[in-house]
Amino acid sequence: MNLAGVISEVARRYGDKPAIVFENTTYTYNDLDRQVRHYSALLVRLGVRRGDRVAIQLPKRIEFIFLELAVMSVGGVMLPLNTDYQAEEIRYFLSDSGSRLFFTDGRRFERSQEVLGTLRQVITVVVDPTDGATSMGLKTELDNTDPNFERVYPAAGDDLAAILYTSGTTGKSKGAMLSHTNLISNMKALHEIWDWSDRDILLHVLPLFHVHGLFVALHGGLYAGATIIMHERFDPVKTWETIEKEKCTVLMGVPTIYRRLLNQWQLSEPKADLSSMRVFICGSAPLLETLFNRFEQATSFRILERYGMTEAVMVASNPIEPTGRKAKSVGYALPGVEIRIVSNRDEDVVPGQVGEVWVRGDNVFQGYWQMSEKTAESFEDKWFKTGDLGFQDPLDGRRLFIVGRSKELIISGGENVYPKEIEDVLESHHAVKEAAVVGLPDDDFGEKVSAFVVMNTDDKTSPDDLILFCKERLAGYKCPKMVVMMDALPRNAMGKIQKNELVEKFSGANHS
Ligand code: MLC
Ligand code: AMP
Repeated sequence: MNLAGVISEVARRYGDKPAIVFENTTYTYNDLDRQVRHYSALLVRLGVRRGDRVAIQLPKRIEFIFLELAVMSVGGVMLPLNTDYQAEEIRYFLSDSGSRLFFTDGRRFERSQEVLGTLRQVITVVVDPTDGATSMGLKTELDNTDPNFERVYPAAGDDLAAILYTSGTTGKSKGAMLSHTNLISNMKALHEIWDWSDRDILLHVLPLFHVHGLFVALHGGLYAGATIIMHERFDPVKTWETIEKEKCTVLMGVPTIYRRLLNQWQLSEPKADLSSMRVFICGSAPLLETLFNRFEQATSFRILERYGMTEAVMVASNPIEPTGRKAKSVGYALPGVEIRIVSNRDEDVVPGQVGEVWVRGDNVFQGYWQMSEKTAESFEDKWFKTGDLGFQDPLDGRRLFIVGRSKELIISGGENVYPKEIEDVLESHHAVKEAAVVGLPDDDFGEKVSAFVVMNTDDKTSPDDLILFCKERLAGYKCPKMVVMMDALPRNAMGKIQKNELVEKFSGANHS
């Protein structure tokens, strides 16, 4: 089966029912299907064949959805890119993936124009060309497509549907290859355990370039024949208002979103009417027990926490029955997904004991794009070693708790940041001798990217200069929120930088 084919079948069933209401513009299931067909014709006309990579860096807008489903329809491999990636980051993703086509908007095109000029194999299509844009525009291209085009879905099953880049410990992002089977099996498992139905009204406030907003929320809603109310960006006031006005039933967010929603809830009077709501779902980063409890005290809703990752989409979830949900636990393996907790000697540990979480099932990805060594290191037989640390409840031997990570990773507002990438950028600054980047606790983002630097002598460069230097080269969420200059970084007897010491000493600090 082809994922876009599955969604098209649903669309034919639901016809004139609203599928997506994007900032007040309604697209029915018929509109969606017609547009996906139209975009598919365009892709074929532009030469996209089975297995070709098509990259999309577009702000959250309806064209993104038409395109991503069209890419899959014609057997292409979709590469959603973070809207915040800067020119050099784009160069890496397009060249590493060997993308044939790149869809972007006028503003981002201008930002990356120079780099795009050097990538000869990539055809760029600008969705809304600005005056200066010289590349082909989407509207003109669409006007030239075959109106009778029929989709044949040349890719299915284990063929790739998407490559999603995730940052890597070495500072080099890895493309996680996801097949149609990976995505369809996971979508069906979530449909079953979350009781999705065509009566659902999903409020969608997440970015579309991650597993969470794309495969779990958007595709989950479409597969159910639900109506999706889509906001271009998350805003807590608008979220509460929309839940009441549109009688929403489902919301998905990361802990930062729930923290901001709770703060807003406490400020607003009267409170929003939540009687239509069925479930608030949270994931992508640890949900603190205090937030879980405070949200329930305030709204009477117990958040449903689930656990996943780019490489395996969703892995575990708390039950849909609220009394079965527990703070700090991510619940149980999804149908068709197996979990093991393994010691550093690769042996299964007993329930209650912490080890690395290993996952197996149809949800587990096909490996990292053109990184066979990294892929081999990440697997033991068919088991994917997640790098997350957890344990299973001794009471039932199954309920999963995630307690930390064996990999050096910062999760800020649900976005992953590997310190090495930021350290490399800082160390490329002429004034920086060495840098260490860690995540420090943060009320809003959960963790904040924080840099400790040793400067070359007598340099006038300030912490703000270094933050600006990073902003010119990296997506905003990766940039340090604080930079501390030090005479030396703490090291152990072996000369290894002691990041734990930095975390202990500076947790709660507010330097910049
Ligand atoms: C934005 N900024 C961030 C940030 N997001 N900084 C740190 N961490 C983040 N997550 C920075 C911007 O660069 C900007 O910096 C400033 O904050 C304000 O930007 P903004 O655009 O106004 O931010 P905001 O809209 O408030 O976004 C915050 C957010 C967003 C939490 C709503 O980050 C978000 O939607 N996060 C969800 C990410 C997600 O979907 N993750 C799922 C991954 S999949 P400046 O300096 O320019 O002001 C996955 C698997 C799974 O993990 O299990 O789901
Ligand atoms: P990503 O690479 O963006 O897909 O991020 C996946 C990582 O997010 C996982 O490996 C976990 O470390 C983390 N994560 C996702 N959901 C949860 C959760 N509910 N609790 C704790 N960590 C989570």
